[in-house]
Amino acid sequence: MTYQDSGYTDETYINYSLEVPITVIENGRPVITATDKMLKKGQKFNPKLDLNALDKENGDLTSSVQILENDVDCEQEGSYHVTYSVTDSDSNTMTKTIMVTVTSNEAPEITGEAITSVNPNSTFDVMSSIKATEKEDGDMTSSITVGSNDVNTGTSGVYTITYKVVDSDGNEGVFLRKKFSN
Ligand SMILES: [Ca+2]
Ligand SMILES: [Ca+2]
Repeated sequence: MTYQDSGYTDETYINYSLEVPITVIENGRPVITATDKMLKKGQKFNPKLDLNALDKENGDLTSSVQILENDVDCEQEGSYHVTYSVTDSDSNTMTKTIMVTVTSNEAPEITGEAITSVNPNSTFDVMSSIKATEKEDGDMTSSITVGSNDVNTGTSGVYTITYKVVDSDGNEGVFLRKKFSN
């Protein structure tokens, strides 16, 4: 005889059915493993990444997992959900929902005086009026690098100064300043 098991162990059947041998078929439900995700705005999202589905009888069912819902918008900050579903050969269906959080990913902005006129031989502070702010990193003024600074105060002319700053996400902010030396 063959019975579908519903939670009893093999021992239970053996103890109570010594005269009639019974074969017990296990009927485990599949288990989906997937974790919540954090993304930066603009990053790609692969809902199958780190996804795993295992069933006691069927083994690896990862390739059979269906995505029931996926409202993730990588270009908008917010909280989203992905719901997975898998069914084993005994028609046991298991679902799992994860949360996907998309966080901001702004580039730093450098502000300051775009055109500066100075008198010949006067002292020019290359960082005067220059500031950098960043949504995630805050004040980044001290991280600004001056990329090109061919300012020669003693000689009349127009000079271009390049300012650059890179935030913790690798996003770059650039600012150009022209200096007129009269
Ligand atoms: Ca199963
Ligand atoms: Ca940033």
